[in-house]
Amino acid sequence: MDLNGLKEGVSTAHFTNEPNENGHAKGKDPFRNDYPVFQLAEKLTPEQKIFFDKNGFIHFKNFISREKVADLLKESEAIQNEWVNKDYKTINGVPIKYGTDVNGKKIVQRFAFINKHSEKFAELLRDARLKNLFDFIGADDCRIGENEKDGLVFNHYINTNESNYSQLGWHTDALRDIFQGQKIMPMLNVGIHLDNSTTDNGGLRIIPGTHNKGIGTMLFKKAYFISHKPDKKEIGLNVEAGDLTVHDGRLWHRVARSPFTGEKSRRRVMYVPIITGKFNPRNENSKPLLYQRLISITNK
Ligand SMILES: O=C(O)CCC(=O)C(=O)O
Ligand SMILES: [Fe+2]
Repeated sequence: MDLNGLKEGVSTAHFTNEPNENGHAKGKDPFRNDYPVFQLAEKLTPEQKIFFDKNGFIHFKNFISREKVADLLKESEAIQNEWVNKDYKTINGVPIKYGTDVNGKKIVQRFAFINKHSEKFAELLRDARLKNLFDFIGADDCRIGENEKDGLVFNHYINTNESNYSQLGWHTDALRDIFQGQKIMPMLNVGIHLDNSTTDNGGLRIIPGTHNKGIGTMLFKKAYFISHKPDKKEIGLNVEAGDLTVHDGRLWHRVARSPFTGEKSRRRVMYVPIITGKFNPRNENSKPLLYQRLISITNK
């Protein structure tokens, strides 16, 4: 394998997506990306590590099957009905975001710690392949954030008048450490995608390489959660249900609103952090942190 060649091939300059462009030419496979995609196996390969170190994100195909995706979606609806019926406001101090679906039904649009409410989601976090991702950080104390930050988050975006969650402004996830009064520690955010999502339908936008530009970039590149403006250097990810993506906690990203309304705009994706440093579990008595309030009140 010619690593130098690969390094060239995956340089950020190679990405050709322009903001507001679909990220794929008409007639091509809509799930094709201008960056390489990988398979998550026993061990991270040198190519995967080089790509991730350079760009701050990586995309693995088919982490879970379509059947598993359908099963998890069904399970999320059962948990949603329970939370709506019991009128829960927060989970471990993290505000729950409620909204209204296309059919007028009240739904949960952002679940936190969903792994604490269902064995199916808890089991997903025990998938041995997730631990292979620790090698992107390489520290001895890497762990899956089952009980820390927001636990396993389940996001449900939909673009309608009644929806409360159709987009998410520019941010990095590492800022969460600052809100917690902690030093910024290496962290990964692992996304497990439950709907097909192509870049012409909104979705995740990242700026490759912004994860290692220092604290100034991390703090001040954009107005946290408020700015939604496309960036010249952003790229969108074309993902299929079951794919897994990883981004560095310091990478700048946002979720673009779908230009479509109703069913077509639906996008469900889960995130769990891989954490290092001080163990800071949350429980029923935890209070919301500023970033958790911001996510819950902005981004309609
Ligand atoms: O929906 C996404 O893909 C990203 C969500 C996100 O950035 C977050 O919850 O911090
Ligand atoms: Fe994020």
